[in-house]
Amino acid sequence: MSISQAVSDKSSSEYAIEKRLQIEYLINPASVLPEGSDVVKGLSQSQKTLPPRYFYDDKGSQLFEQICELPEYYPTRTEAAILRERAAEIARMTGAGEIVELGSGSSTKTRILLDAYEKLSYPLRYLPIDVSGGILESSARQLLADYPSLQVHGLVSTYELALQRLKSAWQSQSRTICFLGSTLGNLNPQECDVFLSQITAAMEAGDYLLLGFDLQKAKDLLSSAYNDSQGVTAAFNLNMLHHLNRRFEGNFDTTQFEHWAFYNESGHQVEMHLRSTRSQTVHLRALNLTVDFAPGETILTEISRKFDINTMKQELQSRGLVPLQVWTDINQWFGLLLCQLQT
Ligand code: AVJ
Repeated sequence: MSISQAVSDKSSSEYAIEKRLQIEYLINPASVLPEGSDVVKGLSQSQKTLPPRYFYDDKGSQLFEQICELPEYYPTRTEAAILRERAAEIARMTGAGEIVELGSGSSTKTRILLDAYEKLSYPLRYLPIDVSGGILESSARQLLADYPSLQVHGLVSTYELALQRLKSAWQSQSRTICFLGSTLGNLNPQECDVFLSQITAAMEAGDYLLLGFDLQKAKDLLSSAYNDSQGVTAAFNLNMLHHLNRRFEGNFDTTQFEHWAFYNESGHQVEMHLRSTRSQTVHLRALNLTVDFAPGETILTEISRKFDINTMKQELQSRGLVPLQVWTDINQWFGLLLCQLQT
């Protein structure tokens, strides 16, 4: 088929979508930098660790969507319910402006905000940021089909690169940066510190940050949220090894590792590990890496910190991010906070 034929086959609505869509790759579509140096570093420490972003290959992103539907995994539905209840209020508070989302994934929760902005007849400009280009592009196209006046400028990028790029991209109106789902909880206090500095550096005075974060709660609830009865979380955790095998020519035998997750009460964080069930040696050829495991030795694949509302408010306030409002659910399981960079 010639190019002109291909074009004439497209319907006018598809043209309209192309005109309203811009996607920029700040990372190579086939890979995410740094290419494996973080794996080498993590697996060379005495407590072996792997960065949580290696969960999210296509299969892992799919498994995560399944986790969000599990009866035991309360965060997604709790946050969505708070958003549904408060979106109109949030839209009124931020006024018209661009919506930026870090870790946009399937953009399901974003629709709640877009609906509220649309009701107030605000122009809809959305800037999703995600490391997974496939998910970003397909959800952007779906959004454009559903919101006829929406403009999307997506960045396929790590958070760090995207925040640097934000400074120069698409300025003019105020921005609301959304960081939902308690992804902040994956960062340890030092990483969190660096990350919040990068966010404020990317913001202009008067810009907003909408932050979703999981709250401290009874140990049993947390433990079952990360040890679901259907084993989806275990599959999600183990999938990281499949991903590394494929990506770095590894030979992890996933039958020789098991999922282990628990709530570390004094540290206020869920820890997720993969535990080696025996003594074994693993090679990752593309990284020229050999790793020995003792029986019972673990790889820490994720921390998921659980926060306290007042501590969070103080932390943000001390960085010039002035808390305007915190919303929560009836059980106080999850928090949603809107703050504004000091003017
Ligand atoms: C998407 C990082 C917020 O920490 O709860 C779900 C990921 N891990 N089940 C979380 C996750 C295990 C999730 N975050």
